[in-house]
Amino acid sequence: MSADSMNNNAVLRHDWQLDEVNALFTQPFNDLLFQAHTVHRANFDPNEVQISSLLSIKTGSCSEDCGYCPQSARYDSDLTPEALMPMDEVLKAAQNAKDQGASRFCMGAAWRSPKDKDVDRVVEMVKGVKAMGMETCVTLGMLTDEQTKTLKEGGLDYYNHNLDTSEDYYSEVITTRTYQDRLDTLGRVRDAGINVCCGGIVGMGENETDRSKLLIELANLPKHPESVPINMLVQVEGTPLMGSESLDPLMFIRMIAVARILMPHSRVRLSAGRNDMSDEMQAMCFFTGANSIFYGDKLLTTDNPMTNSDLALFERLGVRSAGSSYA
Ligand code: SAM
Ligand code: DTB
Ligand code: SF4
Repeated sequence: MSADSMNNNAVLRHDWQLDEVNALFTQPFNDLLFQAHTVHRANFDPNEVQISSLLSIKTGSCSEDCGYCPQSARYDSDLTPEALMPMDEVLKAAQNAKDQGASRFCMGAAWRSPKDKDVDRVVEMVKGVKAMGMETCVTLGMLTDEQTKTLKEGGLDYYNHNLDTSEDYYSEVITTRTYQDRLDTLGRVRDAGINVCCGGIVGMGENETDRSKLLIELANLPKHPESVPINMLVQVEGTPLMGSESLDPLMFIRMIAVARILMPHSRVRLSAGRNDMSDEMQAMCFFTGANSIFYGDKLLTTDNPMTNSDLALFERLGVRSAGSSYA
């Protein structure tokens, strides 16, 4: 077993094998939940959940063909494209997110990769949001070394770039950039000293091995991503993945549990798809290791639960909002 650090007796491993991860997934549900919750409790306050809000700062007209995404120019998804948002609107949205209780503000742009001048404008947004006392995250697509450096120097806290699925299933979903392209961008972000936010999507027609392999890719990175968003596919009319067979909610909970076991120190985020999850399902996700959410009435372009229903759920569960720094 390779280990790069020890904390609370939890050894961080980067050598997970498919048979052991499959075995975690297929054990009896109660055994898996108990194991994951034990890891969770050893590393985090189980009653604290970190809150991030999203804003689409550049919407639609994207050149890529990601089969799940309503922002691709290739699909007819009934979306109005919007150019890069002016600074004052971004700051207004960030202030609103802060007032509602978010600790991190995540700005997403529908680009394959940004131009240098786009990165300069995003850096100004990052500075403005940080000045309000919030953590910042951006997701802009593939980056060059220089752009990554510019973002780091601008004070960016997190960069989101997802692997989305296993390497085997990837080409069924996206053909306009490779899995290796994604790993390269993640490496640049890591090397620049920016916290990594990286996860994937389930419910895209992938099989159990694909889900195991996605989590293995994440856990076997040289360092675990600090944030791991697990998205349930939001099916959008007009996208190729519309009509995919929906995933058994108990399988989604297993996915959260295995992510928690493999990456004991990471914030596992219950991400897109919460609008289609019951309160009880979300409660089980929090029990088994999810400790972050996207909060606010909108994700990037699709709906998310209303803030008052999330606050009511937190109240019913005795869950508090976590402080803003990475544990
Ligand atoms: N364009 C940039 C990129 O793809 O890297 C950043 C924005 S992109 C919308 C960020 C992530 O959102 C995707 O990698 C994907 O994981 C997630 N996402 C997009 N559409 C989704 C959907 N319909 N359901 C669930 N997750 C989705
Ligand atoms: C992530 O993993 N999920 C977020 C964020 N990172 C950028 C995006 C979810 C998008 C869902 C579809 C939409 O609203 O457009
Ligand atoms: Fe473009 Fe990102 Fe959507 Fe892919 S996921 S189509 S790169 S906005």
